[in-house]
Amino acid sequence: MKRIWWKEAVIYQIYPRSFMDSNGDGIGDLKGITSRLDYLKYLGIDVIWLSPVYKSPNDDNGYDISDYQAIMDEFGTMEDFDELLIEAHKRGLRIVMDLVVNHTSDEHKWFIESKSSKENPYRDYYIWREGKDINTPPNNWGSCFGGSAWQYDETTGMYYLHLFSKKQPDLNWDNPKVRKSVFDMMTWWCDKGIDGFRMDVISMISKTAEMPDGKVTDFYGDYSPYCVHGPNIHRYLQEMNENVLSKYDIMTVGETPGVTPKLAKQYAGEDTHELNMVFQFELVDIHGKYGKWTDEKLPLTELKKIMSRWQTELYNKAWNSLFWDNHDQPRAVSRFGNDSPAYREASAKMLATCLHMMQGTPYIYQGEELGMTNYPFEKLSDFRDIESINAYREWCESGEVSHEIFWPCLLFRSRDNARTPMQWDNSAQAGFTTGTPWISTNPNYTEINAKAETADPDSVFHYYKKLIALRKQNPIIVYGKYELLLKDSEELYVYTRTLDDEKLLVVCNFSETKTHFTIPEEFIGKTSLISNMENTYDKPEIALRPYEAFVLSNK
Ligand code: TEU
Ligand code: CA
Repeated sequence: MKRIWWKEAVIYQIYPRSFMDSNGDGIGDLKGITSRLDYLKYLGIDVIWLSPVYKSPNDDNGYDISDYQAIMDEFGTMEDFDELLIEAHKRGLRIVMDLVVNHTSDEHKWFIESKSSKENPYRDYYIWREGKDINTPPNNWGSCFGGSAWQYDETTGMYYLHLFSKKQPDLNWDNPKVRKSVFDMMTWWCDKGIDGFRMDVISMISKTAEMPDGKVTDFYGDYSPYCVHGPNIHRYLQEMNENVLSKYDIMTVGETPGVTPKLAKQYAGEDTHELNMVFQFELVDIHGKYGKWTDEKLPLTELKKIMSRWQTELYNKAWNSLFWDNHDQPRAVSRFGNDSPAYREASAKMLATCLHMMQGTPYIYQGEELGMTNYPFEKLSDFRDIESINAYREWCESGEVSHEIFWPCLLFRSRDNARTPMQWDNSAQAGFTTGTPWISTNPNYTEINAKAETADPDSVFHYYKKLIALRKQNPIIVYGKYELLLKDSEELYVYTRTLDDEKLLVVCNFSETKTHFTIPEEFIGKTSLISNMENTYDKPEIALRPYEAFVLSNK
C-alpha cells in the first residue's frame, strides 16, 4: 500500500501562550518552544500543530489575527519563528500552522479599510448588511461567544457579521479578491517551508446569500443552517487545493464543526482534492440545557457508537483524525477518564490505549501525555477565556440560571482547563515561567510534571512514548480494519484491528468496577503489545481491574 507520512504520523498540538516562557513575562513564546523540541523528539511525535502565533490583539488568544505575515509581539519575532522551523526540521519534526481565515481581527488592515467607507476597495472583504432598523440587526443570529452575531458600525451605519467575538469579523469568501489574498498568504508560508495547515472553522467560510432568522435555541437564533457547510464550501476548498495545497508536500486538517462521516468523505476524501483529514466534534460538542455548558458525561455506549461510525464509514474512503482534547476542550482524563488520585494515571493510560490503537492520525494536546487535569477554578476572575466569561455573564448574571447550577458546568467544560501552563517540573510555576503566568498554574504540578514523568518508566509519559513507538513498528495500527465488539457494554470498549492475517484485540475498561471479560481463543497466550497493568492474559476468563487496558496480537 502507498505509505503517506501524515497517515503514519503522531501530531502534538502546542498552545504557544501556555507551553514555555523564555523571557519571564509569564506568556509562552517561540524561543520557549524551541527550547523544548528535544522533549518532543524524545516523546517520539512527528508533527507539531502550532496554534496561532501571528500578530493579534488576543481578544480570542490569537484566533483574531491582525497580520497573517507577522509574529505576535508577546511570542517573539519572525527570526524566532525561522529558528524554530530550522531547529524542528533538524530534529525531523514538521510544523503545521493554524490557518484562521473564516475571520480576521477587527484590527487587521483589511477591516480598518473595509469599515472606513462603503466605497472602499476592501468593503466587500467582509459581510455588511443593513439592520432591520437602526436598533435591530439584520437577523436574530447569535455569536458563539455570546450576544448577537452582528455589530453595528457608526461610520457607515451598517452591521457586520461576526460568528465569534465582535473583534473577529467574518471574511466574505464569495469575494474572489478575499480568496486570492488568502491563497497568496498561504503560499508565502509554504514557501518558508512549513509543513501544512490546521484550518480553523473551515466548514464555516461559505455562507448562504440569504440570511434569514435562525431557530431560537437559547438567547438567539441558530446561524448554522446558513453558515456551516455552505453552498460554495467545496468549490472554495478545491480552489485552495488547486492554487496552493497541491503544489507542496504538506498536510491539511480541517476543523469542521458539524461534520458527519458523509460530509467528511467529501472534505477529506482520497480523491476529492480538498483536505487530508478533518476533526469531527460529535464526541466533544455534547450539548445540554445550556448549550455546551453541561457537566454530563457521555455514556460509553454512545461514545463507542460515534467512534465506530467514524472508523467504519471512512475506512478506505477518507482519513480520520483522532483526539480526546485540544485547546478548546477540557482535559481528557477529567472528562473521559477519572482524575481522582487513585485512578488518574490508569485511566489516562487507558484512554491513550483506546485512541492510539485506532485507525487515523492521533493528536496529543500539550500536557495530555502527562495526564494533566482540569483546573480547580474558584471564581470568575480565575478565567481568561472570552467564551467562558461571556457565557457566565449571559447565563448567570442575566438571572437565567443560578450560579449553583451553572458553575459546575463552567468548571467542567471551560476551554481554560486546557490552557493552564504546561507542567515541566516541580519548581515555581511548574518551570513554565520565572514570572507570573498569564493564567494560574494547576497546583497539582508538584506531582504531575514532565521532569518527574520522564524519569519514571511507569509514568503516563512513558506509556504515550510506547504507544507512539508501537504505531511506527506495526502498520496494522495505521492501516488495519476496525471492528467493534461488545457494543452494549457500558464498562468495556473492545475492538479489533485486522490487516491481512494479523489481528489485534484492544480491550479498555472505562469503568471503576472490576469487569469480567473472555479473551477470544485466537489471542490466548500470544503477544501482548501493551498493557497499563501487570497481567498475563494467558487464560480466557479474566476480571479487568478499574481502567485496565491491554492490546493482544494473534501472532
Ligand atoms: O473553534 C471553533 C469552534 O467551534 C469553537 O466554538 C469550539 O468548538 C468551542 O469553543 C468548543 O466549546 C475554533 C478555535 O479552535 C477556537 O479556539 C476559536 O475560539 C474559534 O475557532 C474562533 O476562531
Ligand atoms: Ca514570554
